[in-house]
Amino acid sequence: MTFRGLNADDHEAYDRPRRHTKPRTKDRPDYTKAEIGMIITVDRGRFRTLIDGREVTATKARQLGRTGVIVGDRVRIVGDTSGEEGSLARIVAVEARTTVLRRTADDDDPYERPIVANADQLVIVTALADPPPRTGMIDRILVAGFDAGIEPLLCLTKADLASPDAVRALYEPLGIRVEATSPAADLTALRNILAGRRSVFIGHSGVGKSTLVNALIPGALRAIGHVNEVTGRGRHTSSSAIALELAPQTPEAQPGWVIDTPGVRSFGLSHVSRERLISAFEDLESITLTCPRGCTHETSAPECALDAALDRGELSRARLESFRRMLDSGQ
Ligand SMILES: Nc1nc2c(ncn2[C@@H]2O[C@H](COP(=O)(O)OP(=O)(O)OP(=O)(O)O)[C@@H](O)[C@H]2O)c(=O)[nH]1
Ligand SMILES: [Mg+2]
Ligand SMILES: [Zn+2]
Repeated sequence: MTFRGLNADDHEAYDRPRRHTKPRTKDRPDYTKAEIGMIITVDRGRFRTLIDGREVTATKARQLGRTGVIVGDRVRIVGDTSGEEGSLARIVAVEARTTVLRRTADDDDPYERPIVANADQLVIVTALADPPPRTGMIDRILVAGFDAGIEPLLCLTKADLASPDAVRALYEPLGIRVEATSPAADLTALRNILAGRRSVFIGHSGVGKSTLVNALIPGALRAIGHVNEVTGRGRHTSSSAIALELAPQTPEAQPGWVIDTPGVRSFGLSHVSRERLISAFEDLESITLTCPRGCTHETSAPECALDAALDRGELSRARLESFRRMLDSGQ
């Protein structure tokens, strides 16, 4: 296990701006009246921000220092916020985030890469074929989602090429919602799950994230990759994350947001602790309270209370195995 014992406070250490060498000015301008927008995408240091339905291009004000500004962030913005061609506004503050989805390049990488802010649903997009599903990757993204407190949804694409049953059977015991899609599929169920929420789509390159976004949002016009006939891999097409508005299903309903992201090759978890993963499963956590001190709860852990609960029939084998696979994904 290489899950590090980092707690929530340690996360902040990486984002903290460098200590100022010049004394801070006492009379900082008052930004409480600045307009508030949401970051839609980031392109070469420019932030595309949505303010009251206008798309405004902005840069980061110098006083923000190394504070990260990422897709989904709510920001305070001043200057020319007309959104007219050539106009440039300034982001002066980032509002507190409700969630942050993070990854590290690999499990030894101390630098977290925040991907998306304020998402409340994590859509793990996995193809059933071309490229074939890899449970290790699904498990890792699930762990990152639980760590961030974002509800997961497993979306299995290319159901026209292979059956979703085997993958479904691995994750439904954990209480994870699974939806299968194909080009001909009726997307009503998926639309209902996405309605009114901020959903970030994550998965390998070529699994069909952008294809799905295009099917859900007419006019999204996301570029689609071509699967290499020899390797079965998709060409990397989406190059930066982008938030797109999902029209409400009825005029009274809240719009949702779908955030398409570039394909990830790996999903490092050096920022996630074992304790935080277990605490995402309340019933399992309460069972582990009677484990021997320092129990890792892995398959080989002696006298783990999860095995006793399995023997007593209080826990299904499928659920325990799924959970242990996730624990292992931090190795
Ligand atoms: N047969 C089949 N092909 C699909 C399906 N969904 C997507 N594809 C194809 O898979 C390829 C890759 O799709 P993309 O939508 O570009 O994949 P992506 O996940 O956005 O890839 P990146 O942007 O590189 O991360 C394209 O050739 C799509 O036409 C599906 O449900 N069935
Ligand atoms: Mg894409
Ligand atoms: Zn245990």
